[in-house]
Amino acid sequence: MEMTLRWYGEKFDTVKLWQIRQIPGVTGVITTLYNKQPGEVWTQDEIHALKTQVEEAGLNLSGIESVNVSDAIKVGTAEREQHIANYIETLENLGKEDIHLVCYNFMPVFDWTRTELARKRPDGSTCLAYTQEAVDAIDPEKMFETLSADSNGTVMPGWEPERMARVKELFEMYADIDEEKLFNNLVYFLKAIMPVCNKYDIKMGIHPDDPAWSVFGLPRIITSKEKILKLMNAVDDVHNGVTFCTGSLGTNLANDLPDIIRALKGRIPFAHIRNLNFLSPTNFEEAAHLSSDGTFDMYEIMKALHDTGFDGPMRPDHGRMIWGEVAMPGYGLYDRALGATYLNGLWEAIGKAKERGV
Ligand SMILES: [Mn+2]
Repeated sequence: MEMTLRWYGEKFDTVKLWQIRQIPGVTGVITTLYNKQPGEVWTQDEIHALKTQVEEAGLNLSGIESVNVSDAIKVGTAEREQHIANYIETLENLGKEDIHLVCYNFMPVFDWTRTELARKRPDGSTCLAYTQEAVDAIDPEKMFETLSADSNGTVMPGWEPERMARVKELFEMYADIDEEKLFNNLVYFLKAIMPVCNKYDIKMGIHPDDPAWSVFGLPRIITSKEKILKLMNAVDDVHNGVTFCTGSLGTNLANDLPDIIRALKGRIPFAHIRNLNFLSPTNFEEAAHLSSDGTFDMYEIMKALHDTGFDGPMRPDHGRMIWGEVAMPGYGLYDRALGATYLNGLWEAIGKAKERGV
């Protein structure tokens, strides 16, 4: 396992590479080319420049989150073939730069949904939160305006203003897409890219839908153990894997996270680990990583990963805003650094207990 942090690049992130380098036990970053639109080719030169920048700061470029999949591919429009050809070219260029992990998602319209970006917790920290009540009451086209006021002036991935200006058009694009069509389009995409993934040993990790149920009537296909296994079996290749995101799959309390990890043995190339605190099954907030601050048993989650031989990058996921930091909601330095340290502590303890047979 390699502990990493997500980094949004020089232009967008308030957190600097030199700061990440000083978090004990964090040796890599997960990042992307932020000037790229879904469907565009990433050149080898651009990838090389990004990698060099990260390496010059003393860190590894441990994986890409994300190479976004275009709506044309998700919906299956006429532009799909060209976009898949471009995606393959991007993977080829990543492979040539010795990058072997790509995270992506197959969610229509919204990458992720929260209804509050700065809910105050009893200790005075703020965190992202979700209530179904708020989602049911809101017009999805207004969602962006409501949230952007709390984004601390940052551009949130998946919620870029250019994209949000097209929300109505996007909903129309997906009007005829049900779960079955979306799933078939995903399988079509994966089958097309598997040869290049095999050639360069690039592991694709699909990010689960967040939250793990349908919002605004849009189809969701990566929400449970059963649905993920269906995808694993449809394209039965080690390069077709899952980014195990506890904070996304865990939104549905019916999902037994350690059990799903064990069922996916060998198919988890990347892990996002965070804790949620549930106030009711449809009202949750993003807690500190520690088990005692939320609902999940973080020890059992880490143990399941350890037991199944997980050896990919892991990153603490969203953190709270603490100590007066002003940053992209969920992506400040301090709470994620605490999370990384805590998760590394659990990992060391689990490993040593096994070595010593206790
Ligand atoms: Mn995640």
